[in-house]
Amino acid sequence: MSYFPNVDKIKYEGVETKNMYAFRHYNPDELVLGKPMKEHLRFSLAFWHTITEDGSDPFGVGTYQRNWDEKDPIETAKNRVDAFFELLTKLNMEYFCFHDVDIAPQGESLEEFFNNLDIITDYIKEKMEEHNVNLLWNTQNMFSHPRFLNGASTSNNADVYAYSAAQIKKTIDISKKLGGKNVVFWGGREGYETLLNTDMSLELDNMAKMFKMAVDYANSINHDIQFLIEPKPKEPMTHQYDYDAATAMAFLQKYDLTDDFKLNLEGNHATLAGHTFEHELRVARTYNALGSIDANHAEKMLGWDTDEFPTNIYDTTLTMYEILENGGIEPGGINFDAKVRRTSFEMNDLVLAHIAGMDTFARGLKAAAKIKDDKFISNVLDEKYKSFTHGIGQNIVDGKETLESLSEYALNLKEIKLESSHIEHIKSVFNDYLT
Ligand code: XUL
Ligand code: CO
Repeated sequence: MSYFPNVDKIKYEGVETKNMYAFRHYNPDELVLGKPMKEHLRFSLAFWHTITEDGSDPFGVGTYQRNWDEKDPIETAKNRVDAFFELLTKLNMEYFCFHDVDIAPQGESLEEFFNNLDIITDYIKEKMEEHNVNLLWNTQNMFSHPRFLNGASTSNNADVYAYSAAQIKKTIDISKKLGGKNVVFWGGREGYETLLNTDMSLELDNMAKMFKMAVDYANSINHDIQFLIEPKPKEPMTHQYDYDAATAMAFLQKYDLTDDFKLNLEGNHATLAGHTFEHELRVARTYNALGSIDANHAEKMLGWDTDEFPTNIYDTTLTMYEILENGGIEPGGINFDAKVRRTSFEMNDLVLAHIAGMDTFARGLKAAAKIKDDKFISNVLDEKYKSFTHGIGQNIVDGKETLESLSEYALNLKEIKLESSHIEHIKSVFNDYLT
């Protein structure tokens, strides 16, 4: 049975096309800076938003028209995998992501849940081989069930901590079984409501211990993966421990975890933290910790984690510029952690929304590649920082100066000559690349 019977495999047709079901910018094999677009972009489909989401919001019930549910939960789970792989292959994507609870029914016990996961991951493995697609990352949902009301690895309850460890172990086992490239930890409820009842020091120590156990376990089963932390400042908790890229890096450094963890950064999470997405990417890049991205876009007027499909080429250009300057993000990728709006309730909107996101990223890639090729930003930087390329500036960079030597230099200065940034001109030239 087909879930998208009126949709063929999506092809590149260019901007002139009148076909809604075609890429207008994403041309997978087209070379950009000598590399096919698909290898730069490494697009990934997210199971949760695509399959388990129903369009409900805090004010209303679900609106999405979906037709894969049956009476038997395992049959339903298999139908969902079928629909997911149909969409994945019709969209010409080669990667996907999921939470444990997205793919299999949880049953009555942890043991039953794990058995269900075994059945469904067997089924997914067959589909992966059939269609030649890869698992970008999987993760464990340790935030939806009531047992996680105080968090998972930062819970006050040691049994919840142990339960979380079991879920993480299973995630790593599944990653090995399916040849996963990364394993993600999004904090979920790892944070607090109020400091009046929070032992922050114990909670952070416990969280770090859990991460170390995850690394040790993956090593013990010879599974070579990149672990990723996904920062988010708030929602659901008042304050989440992995607030933003810089906070996550401080945590990783404090607990000596930087060799094993990088960051999975998300557009909407950056907005919630009061940052631009490019700020988060630049911080991660500066710390050599840019691992992967969750591609979405915030409705800035709302201030929630609305997970909209990315359709803003200004943002995707800056995002792709950071990724190009990073030398790519492999083994990470661009995962569409994005959901269709309540008003886009038809099945085929899943196709159209992903085409929109993929085309917007393709445009961002092309613009960023041109910026890089023209050395537009690197020339701006060279000009701005030229005082550090010779004389006293070069000595500072080389670590040859002291407070005494700089003080002597400063006392002999006749004048300090400043230069204008011409920032408005720079922003205007940047606009010329957004075609
Ligand atoms: C939550 C979020 C998650 C993670 C995976 O805001 O982004 O979907 O990406 O748990
Ligand atoms: Co995410």
